[in-house]
Amino acid sequence: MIDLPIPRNDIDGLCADLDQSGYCLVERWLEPDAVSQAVTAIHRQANQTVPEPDRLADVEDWVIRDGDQWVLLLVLESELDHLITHRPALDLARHLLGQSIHLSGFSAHVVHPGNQVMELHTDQWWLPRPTMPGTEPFRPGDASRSVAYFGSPDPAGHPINPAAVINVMWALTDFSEASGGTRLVPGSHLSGVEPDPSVAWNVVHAEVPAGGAVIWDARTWHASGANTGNSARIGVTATYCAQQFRQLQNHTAAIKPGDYGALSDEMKQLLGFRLFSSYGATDSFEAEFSRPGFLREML
Ligand SMILES: O=C(O)CCC(=O)C(=O)O
Repeated sequence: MIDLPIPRNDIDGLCADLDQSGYCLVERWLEPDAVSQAVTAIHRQANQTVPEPDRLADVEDWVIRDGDQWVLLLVLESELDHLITHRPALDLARHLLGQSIHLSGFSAHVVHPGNQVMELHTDQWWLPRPTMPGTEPFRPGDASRSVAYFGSPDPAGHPINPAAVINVMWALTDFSEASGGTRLVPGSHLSGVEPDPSVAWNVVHAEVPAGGAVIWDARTWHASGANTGNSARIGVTATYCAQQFRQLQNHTAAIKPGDYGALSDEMKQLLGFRLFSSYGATDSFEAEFSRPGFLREML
């Protein structure tokens, strides 16, 4: 029986919880002012009915389904960007994934009262599983959400994939069982399989105050909970992936020409502009950062 993570702020303890349980809980990394500014930014984006034409991207900007609201592509929102480059959060991400990482996605998940509970899942279902020579291979190009390998959440007795992704979900309101805090299956990151949705697995409910965070290894079985309260639960997730994986949101395409020049090298790296041994090139294979075609003409 493992000790379940409790909310804390020290990196060593958080790393140990992440390794052991597949998730960790941050008690408070954000001051109340930063929380309220972030909430204002989320409301500003979420309450619009059409995407601002001069904002980032030509993608569906929010989706509300069964009480779940996603506010997508939040990069370059001034009240939120500091969450992406938050040093301890990046330290934890690099502890799990290694040094060269990208921001895979940056979105708010607003869980409204009376929402429909999400099914447990992992966030790297697309990564081919190790297979024994001579057995039917998992073809990477056939990966889809409907091709899942179910099993128990116990540690596998055979090699499994490393974590390729980590989620840092910032709590902008209190997370509790009643507010729809993230549900997690401790230890399931070592199972190498996905949760069978027809089974009622034992879960823990992440409980952290506003200003804290829930951080999980993408292999960990998880989902949001049921909000039985009377106000929305707001989380903002910075998802990081190792540099060789495709990002959830296409940040390199979403950046406006005028914004590219103002990005710090760290932000260019995180958004996916830094070349990885020629991968991601748009012009010279030797360039440090790639530039989309329209930027090559402008800069
Ligand atoms: O909103 C949450 O608590 C969890 C969201 C989730 O499952 C996900 O982003 O994959």
